[in-house]
Amino acid sequence: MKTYRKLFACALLWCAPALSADSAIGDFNMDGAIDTADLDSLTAEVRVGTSQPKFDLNGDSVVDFGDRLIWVHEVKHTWFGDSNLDGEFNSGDFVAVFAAGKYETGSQARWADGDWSGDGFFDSSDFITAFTDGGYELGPPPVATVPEPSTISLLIMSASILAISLRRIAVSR
Ligand SMILES: [Ca+2]
Ligand SMILES: [Ca+2]
Ligand SMILES: [Ca+2]
Repeated sequence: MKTYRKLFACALLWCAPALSADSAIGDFNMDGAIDTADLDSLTAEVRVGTSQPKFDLNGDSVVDFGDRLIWVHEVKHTWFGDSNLDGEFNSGDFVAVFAAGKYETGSQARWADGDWSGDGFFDSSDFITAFTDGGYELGPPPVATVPEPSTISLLIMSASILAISLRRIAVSR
């Protein structure tokens, strides 16, 4: 049974990047770009709390901060605080958010305006969110050493390998 589980886990690990590339996970408005507009719509969905399945990136049937974490870390491969989404959280992001002029004004703010916590405003709690994430001036997050297959054919191929392996195990018993 352990072998079955291991094979299944391997297939999932190998296929996840292929699925991501083919279905543009995180591009909620389907305009071909994964940008702040998508993150802002995810954040709005978290606040509304209707948990539409298309925003549920971690598959737990709830759309919450956990899905924002997945979008920022896994989909966009960056840090909280990276307001201009250039892959790094640094002083350039502070320049951008203070230029937007929403800090502690009570005006509605988006990601690019400094609302990293997702409550719709830019205040001190956003710095706590960003610095808790811990990416300030660290450059881009480290790249995971997972192979990057890019087409659905790899998904089919790995599913076939899994099926053949399972059949062999079954026959050998
Ligand atoms: Ca979720
Ligand atoms: Ca940045
Ligand atoms: Ca905020």
